[in-house]
Amino acid sequence: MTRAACPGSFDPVTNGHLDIIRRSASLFDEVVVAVGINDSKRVMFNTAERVALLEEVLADLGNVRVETFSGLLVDFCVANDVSAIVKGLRAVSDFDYELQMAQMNSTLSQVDTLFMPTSPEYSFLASSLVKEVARHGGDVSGLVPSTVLSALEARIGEGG
Ligand code: COD
Repeated sequence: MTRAACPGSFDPVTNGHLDIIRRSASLFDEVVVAVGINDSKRVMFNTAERVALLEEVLADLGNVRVETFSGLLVDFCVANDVSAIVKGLRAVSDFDYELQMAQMNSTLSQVDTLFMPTSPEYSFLASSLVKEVARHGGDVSGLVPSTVLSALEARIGEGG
């Protein structure tokens, strides 16, 4: 049984994240989407909300489950018998940072990281940009699933 983790903040999940998770699910027996809890990071959606959105948009994938983690990602991987971390790469700027993390993670635990290139249509897509555009009234309907779009509109309506 091969089990991979797709970690991230997912604040909120975008079509770019989903593309990486779906492609991972076709390569591994099981994929754990690992939602990082970082109390020092300002988020639009709390952990429970981010998990609920992910579970809803991934409900059709039988070999994907959503978990949370705090502390080191490698500790989560070891505890959950995860043999590979899958990270999406959008540009060279992602690579610099992701390579550093991958090498640190493999030094800490021997858990390897696999890089999956973004699909070209999502190469510019980031949760932070989606939130910024949505806050200013821009159309992000093609960039996130409809459930996430509704949640974004509701949160922005609340002043979030
Ligand atoms: N196309 C392809 N991939 C994408 C896209 C896109 N459009 N958008 C995002 N991604 C990828 C990112 O490259 C990333 O790999 C992943 O999706 C998650 O992205 P985000 O932005 O939701 O999440 P991040 O980058 O904020 O998450 C960072 C982690 C939580 C994974 C990281 O901080 C971590 O591992 N924290 C745990 C603490 C730890 O172990 N620290 C030591 C690290 S060496």
